[in-house]
Amino acid sequence: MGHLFHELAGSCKATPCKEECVALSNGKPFCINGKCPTSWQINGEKKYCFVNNSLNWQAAKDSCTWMESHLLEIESEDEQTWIQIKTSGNRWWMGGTDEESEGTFHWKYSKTTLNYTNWLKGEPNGGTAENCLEMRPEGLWNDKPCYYSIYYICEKR
Ligand code: GN1
Ligand code: CA
Ligand code: CA
Repeated sequence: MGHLFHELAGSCKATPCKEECVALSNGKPFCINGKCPTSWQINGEKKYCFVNNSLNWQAAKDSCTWMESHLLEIESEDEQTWIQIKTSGNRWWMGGTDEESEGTFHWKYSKTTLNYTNWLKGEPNGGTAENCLEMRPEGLWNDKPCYYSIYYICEKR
């Protein structure tokens, strides 16, 4: 995991990060010091970190791990509603993928199938080209190519 960040660390060389740094697609360095760059927000038993920095899905997943958390896994309509109020207007990675089981998304961290879903009509539609789960600006879900860099949400209990 650290390896990934070092590989990407081009624009990070001149940046004093405490631990790790990742170069964003906009060329800016992003310090990953194992802390939520905003603040943990509490809802029920979970805490969420909304990261307003763009990474691809794998790097976002690794970033959450650095924060001792994992990518968002939405389990109910109540949770979707709570999240959606805070995310409108942006695109966010969640912790779902069908990379290992094309056509059937599961939560990567929990290794469980999706009980609750909020797909946009027609989604998922990307076949093997789109294996990562995105929340769109209006809150609906879309399968998207994992290499895109977008914002992401980490959660922990
Ligand atoms: C997007 O860019 P476009 O319209 O071809 C999206 C797909 C969605 C589609 C829904 C990179 O495709 O995943 O299924 O909209 N692609 C990206 O209309 O987000
Ligand atoms: Ca797929
Ligand atoms: Ca799609």
